[in-house]
Amino acid sequence: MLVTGGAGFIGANFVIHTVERHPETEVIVLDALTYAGNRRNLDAVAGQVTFIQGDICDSEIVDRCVRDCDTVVHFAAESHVDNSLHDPSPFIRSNIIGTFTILEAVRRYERRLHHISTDEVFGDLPLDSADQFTEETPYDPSSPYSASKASSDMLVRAWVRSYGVLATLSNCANNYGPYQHVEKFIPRQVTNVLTGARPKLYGAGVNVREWTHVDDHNEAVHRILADGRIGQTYLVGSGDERSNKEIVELILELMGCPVDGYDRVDDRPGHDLRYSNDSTKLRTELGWRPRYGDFRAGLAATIEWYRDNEWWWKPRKSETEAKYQVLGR
Ligand code: NAD
Ligand code: TDX
Repeated sequence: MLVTGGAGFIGANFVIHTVERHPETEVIVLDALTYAGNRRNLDAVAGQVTFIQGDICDSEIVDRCVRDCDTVVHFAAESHVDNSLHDPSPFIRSNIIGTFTILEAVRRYERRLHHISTDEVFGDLPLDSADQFTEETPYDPSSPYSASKASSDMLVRAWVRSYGVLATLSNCANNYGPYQHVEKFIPRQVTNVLTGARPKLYGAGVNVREWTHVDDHNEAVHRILADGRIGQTYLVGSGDERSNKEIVELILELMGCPVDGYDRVDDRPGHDLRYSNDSTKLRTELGWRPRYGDFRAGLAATIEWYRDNEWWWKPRKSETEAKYQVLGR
C-alpha cells in the first residue's frame, strides 16, 4: 500500500493504525516533508514501513511508487485554509497537479485508489439549522483550499468515468487527535495555553464544526478500502457539532484556566459558517461507527498528548505564530 502524505497528521495516524491492525500490509510512504510533514510522526513504526521523500507532482517518483504497490491511499495535500488565503499557489500545485499525477500513474498501472477529501468542497450550511451535507450535495467551495480539493475530487470522478480508474472518495469533516500541526484550531489553542499565551478565537466564535477523531476517520478509510463500491463517495462524520467558542471554553476548562481567558481576533475572510456530514451511507453500507463517542474525553486525551509531547510541537510553535502575526490573527 502506498500512502501519500503519510508524514502528516491524518496520514501518519493512518500508517500507525495500518501497521498495528493490518500487519500483513506492506506500507510505502511518499511524502515531500513540507512544513506540515514530520518524519518523526512515524517513529512508532520505524523499520516497519518504507519512507520515500518525494513530491506527488514528480511523475517519475510517483510512477515508481505506484508501480510497486497494489493500492494507493492519497492524503498528501496542502491542508490549511488560512495559508490558502495568504498564498493559494502551493494548493493549486499539490492538490490539483499532485492528484492529477497520482491519477495518471494509477491509470497506467491499473491500481486501486482511495482519495481523501473534505466536506469543505460543499461550502457551508446555515447556523442553527438541521441541514446536513450528503453525497449528493452540489459542490460550492469557498476558499482556495476547498476549491483545490473540489478540483481534485472532480478529477478523480472523471478518471473513474472516462478511464475506468478503480477509485473511491471520502469527504470528512474536522479531525482532531495526536500529531496535528499547531497551526490548526485545537492544537493552536492548547499550545497557546501551554506556552502562557491566550487562545485566539476568530470573530464571535459562532462558527460550527463537526469534530471526528482521527482514528475514527482512518477506520472509515479502511472500511471503504475493504468494501467500498468503486466510483462512490462516502461522507465521514461523528455527528458531534460544536461552536468554536464552546471548544475554546472546553479547552480552557480542561486545562484548569478561567473559561473567559481567550482573545477575539479578526475573522477569517469568507469564513464557512457550519459543517455537518450525513454519514448514513457509510454507516449502513459499511457498518462504520465512531468509537470516540465522547468528545470531551477525546479532547482531554488530545490535550494530554500535547502536554506530554512538547518536543514534537515546540520547534514549530514560534514560526506558526509568526505566520499568524502577518495575517493579523
Ligand atoms: P497535513 O497538512 O497535516 O499533512 C499533509 C502531508 O502531505 C504532509 O506530510 C506534507 O508534507 C504532505 N505533502 C503536502 N504536499 C505534498 C506534495 N506536493 N508531495 C508530497 N507530499 C506532500 O494534512 P492533514 O490534516 O493530515 O490532511 C490530510 C488529508 O486529509 C488532506 O488531503 C486534507 O485535505 C484531508 N482532510 C483533512 C481534514 C482535517 O481536519 N485535517 C479533514 C478532512 C480532510
Ligand atoms: O486560531 C484559530 N481560531 C479560530 O477561531 C484557528 C486556527 C481557527 N479558528 C476557527 C476557524 C474554523 O471555524 O476554528 C475553526 C477550525 O479551524 P481550522 O482548524 O483551521 O479548520 P477548518 O478551516 O475548519 O478546516 C479543517 O477541517 C476541514 C482542516 O484544516 C481542513 O484540512 C479540513 O479539510
